[in-house]
Amino acid sequence: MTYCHPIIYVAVTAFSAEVMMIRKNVVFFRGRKRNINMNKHRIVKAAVIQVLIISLILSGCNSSGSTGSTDNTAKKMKWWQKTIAYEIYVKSFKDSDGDGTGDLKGITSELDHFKEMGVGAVWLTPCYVSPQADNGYDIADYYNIDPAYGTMEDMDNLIKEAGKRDIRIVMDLVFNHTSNENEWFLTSRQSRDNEKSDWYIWADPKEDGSAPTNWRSIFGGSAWEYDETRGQYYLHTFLPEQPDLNWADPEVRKALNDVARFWIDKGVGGFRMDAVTYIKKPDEFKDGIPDGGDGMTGIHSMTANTDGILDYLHEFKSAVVDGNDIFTVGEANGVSAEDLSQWIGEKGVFDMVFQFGLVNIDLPDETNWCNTREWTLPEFKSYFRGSLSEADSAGGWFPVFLENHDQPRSIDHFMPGEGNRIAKAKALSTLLLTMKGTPFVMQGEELGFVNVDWGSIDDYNDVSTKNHYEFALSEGYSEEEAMDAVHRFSRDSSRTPMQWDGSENAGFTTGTPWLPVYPDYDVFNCDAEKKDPDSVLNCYIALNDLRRKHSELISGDYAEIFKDDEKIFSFTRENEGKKATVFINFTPDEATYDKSCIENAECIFSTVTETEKGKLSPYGAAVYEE
Ligand code: TEU
Repeated sequence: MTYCHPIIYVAVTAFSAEVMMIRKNVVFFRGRKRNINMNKHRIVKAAVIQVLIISLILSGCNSSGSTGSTDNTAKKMKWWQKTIAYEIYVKSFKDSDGDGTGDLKGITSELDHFKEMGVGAVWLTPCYVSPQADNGYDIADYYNIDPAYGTMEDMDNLIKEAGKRDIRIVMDLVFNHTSNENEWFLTSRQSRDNEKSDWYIWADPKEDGSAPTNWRSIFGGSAWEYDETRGQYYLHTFLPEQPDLNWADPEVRKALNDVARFWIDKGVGGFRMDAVTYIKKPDEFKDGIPDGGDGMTGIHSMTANTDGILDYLHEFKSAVVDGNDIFTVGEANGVSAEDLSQWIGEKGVFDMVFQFGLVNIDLPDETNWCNTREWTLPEFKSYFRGSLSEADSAGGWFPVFLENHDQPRSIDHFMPGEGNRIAKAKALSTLLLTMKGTPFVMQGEELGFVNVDWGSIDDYNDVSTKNHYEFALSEGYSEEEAMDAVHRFSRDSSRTPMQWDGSENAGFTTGTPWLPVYPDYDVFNCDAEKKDPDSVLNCYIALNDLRRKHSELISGDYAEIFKDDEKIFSFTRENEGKKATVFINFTPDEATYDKSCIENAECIFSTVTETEKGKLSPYGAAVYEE
C-alpha cells in the first residue's frame, strides 16, 4: 500500500484542474484568468504532460519505507540506505493475548505506527523458541517461533502485513551461540565422539581440574562451564546457558547458512547479526593478564575480532546474502573505524556494522559499570567523523544509533543532568535523523523514554544488570555506588513496555506486564503524543517529512563544522547544489555560533517555534538550507 501525503493529492488535483482548464482554452496565470488559443496538438501535448507529471508525482509519493527524493544520488541508493529502521524488543512491544508478554500478533496490530515515521525496516529481537535465559538471545530452535510470541503463521502474517505497508522485517541472527537446550548442544554434550561433538567449543580442564583459561564471560563469572558427561569444559562468551558454537567446524557454518536461507525464503528484508565479533576463537587458549580482583580477564580482549574471522563471514555472505535484496548489519563490538574497510563496503562482509565507540564513550571497560569517565562534545563528534570517513572511503554505509536494547536511554546517556526532557529528546532525534546513514530508532525513543531507577537490585530483571551489580560489590564498591551504576547502565531501561495510551499498563497488555510499565505513561504515550503538536513523536514525524522533502539529508555528503565547539554539534549535508546545515545544542543554556555560514540559508526545521540565526535555545536544534 502506498502512502501519499495530502499535499501531494492536492497538488495532483490542482494540476489536473489546470489541465482541464487548458483543454477549455483557459489558463490561470498568476491568479488571473486568460483566454488562449489552443489547437488539438497542444491539447494532446498537455494531456500527455499531465499523465507524465501525475505518474511522476505518484512515484514520488512516499511509501512508508522509501524516500521521495529526486536527486540522482538518492535514486542510486538501496532501499535500506534511504529508510528509517526501528528496533522492536518483542517482549515489550504489544501483547495481544493478555499474558503480559509482547507477541507477533501485537506487532502486526500496531504496524501503522511506523507509517508516519517513515520506518521501512523493523528489526525484531529474537522471537525463536528459547528458554529465555537471556530474553530470547539463547535460541533452542532457529526454525520455530517461541509459543510466548505466537506461531509461524503469525510470523508469516506479520511479514505479509508489513510488506503491504512497504515495511521489511529484519531478523536477529544469534549465531555466536545457542541455548544449552538446543538439540545441537544436547547432542554435542552427550559424548566426545558423536556427529555434533565438535559443534561447540570444548576443552580439557587444566591439570588442577580448573577451567582451561581465566577468561571472564561478558555477563560475569568464568566463561567456562564444566560438563560431567564429557569431563570437559565448554566455552560461553555470555551466560552458561549460551554455549558458543564452533565456527571452525564447516558443518556448523553450513547449518547456520541453512537457517539464514530459511528466513530469506520467508521474505525477510535483512539480518542483524548478534555478537558477531566473537565467532572466531584463537587457535590456542591462553590465560590473559588479570584485569579485576577475581583474577580473570574479560573475554572480549581475548576473542573479539580474531584473525581469520572475515574468512568465515565472507563465506556466509557469498553462500547466503549475495544476490538477495536484503541488508545485513553486524553487531560488531571490537571493530574500530580503522577496521571498517574490511567489514563493510565493496570488500567487506556486511552492509553496515554497529560499532560501540560512541555508546561506550563513558565506559572504558564494559565489565565495570562503576568505572566511568567524563567525555566532551568534540570527542562525541569524533566518533561520527571517524566512522563516516572510514565508511565513505570503503564505499560502505553507516548505521546511526543512539540507543538499543542493551543501552541506556539516550536522554540520560548523552544529555544527563538538568534541562527539559522533551527538548533533549528532540535534539537527539534531530541528530539521529539528519546524520548520514540509516537511522535505527529504539522502541520508545520516539516517545522520549528515560532510564528506570528502581530502588533495589531485586526489582531488576536483566541478568547482566544483576551480574554487573555483583561484580561491582566484589570489586569493593559500595551498594550505593553499585546501584548508581545500575540506574545509569541497566539494560532494563530500554526494555520497559511500550506506552501506547493512558489506560492501565499503557495499553501494552490487559494482564500483568513482565516488566513494570514506566510510571509516566499517562503523559508519554503514543496516543497523547500524536495529539500534541509539540510532542517528541511529532518531532520524529516532522523529521521524517523533512528527510523526504530535502533529500540531501539522506544522500548528502557529511562535513562537520565548528569541530571544537564544546556546546554545539553542527554539520552540513550537501548534494547536487543543496546544502543543509544542522545545529544541535548539547547544553541546558542558550548557545551561540557564527551565523555567517548560513547567511543565505533559510530555516527548514527547528525544535522550537521561534528560532534565530546564530542562536540555539537550551537543547535546541535547527536545520537550515541553501
Ligand atoms: O550483545 C552482545 C554484546 O556484545 C553486547 O553485550 C555488548 O557488549 C554491549 O551492547 C556493548 O555495550 C548481544 C545482544 O545485543 C544482547 O542483548 C545479548 O544479551 C548478547 O548478545 C548475547 O546474545
